[in-house]
Amino acid sequence: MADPTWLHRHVHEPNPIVPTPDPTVILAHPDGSEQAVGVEDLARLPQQTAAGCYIVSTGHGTTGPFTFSGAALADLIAAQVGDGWEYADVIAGDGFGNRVFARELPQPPARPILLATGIDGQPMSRQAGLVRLIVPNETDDALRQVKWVARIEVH
Ligand SMILES: Nc1nc2c(c(=O)[nH]1)N[C@H]1C(S)=C(S)[C@@H](COP(=O)(O)O)O[C@H]1N2
Ligand SMILES: [Mo]
Repeated sequence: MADPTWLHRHVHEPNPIVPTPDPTVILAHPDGSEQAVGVEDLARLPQQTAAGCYIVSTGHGTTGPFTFSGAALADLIAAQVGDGWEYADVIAGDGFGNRVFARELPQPPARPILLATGIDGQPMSRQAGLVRLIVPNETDDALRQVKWVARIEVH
């Protein structure tokens, strides 16, 4: 498949419009099979936190710090797909997305890349991005904080 446009060209105006009410994520395996992953499935994985995260927006300025919580992206893939993956495209219902490479995964004690379902100790609302990708070492413009993750395509 050709690289999606969002790999190369980002709009940096946050979209506030929730695309669909359902937070279920479709996990697409390298063999083409797909499975639905609900918020309750993510809650069964080890819960991790990433403190000191900011949302840096051209639209509304900088907010935070926030402590995001949820399952690590790597833990979901390890549990459902296995190892040996190269990258995962994390795609939102509004067409926004980001590619996460296995080789860039932070090693503990660095803050993990999360599929966040909580913020500051509370369940995250759909409006706030449930399920929201958090790449803690991205601090410039929140362009990797994919809100409303709808698909994760593992390659
Ligand atoms: N699905 C989706 N996620 C997105 C965006 C978007 O347009 N769509 N914009 C990004 C940008 S540029 C910013 S600054 C933040 C804004 O997050 P907020 O709306 O929760 O403040 O969301 C990021 N994630
Ligand atoms: Mo942004």
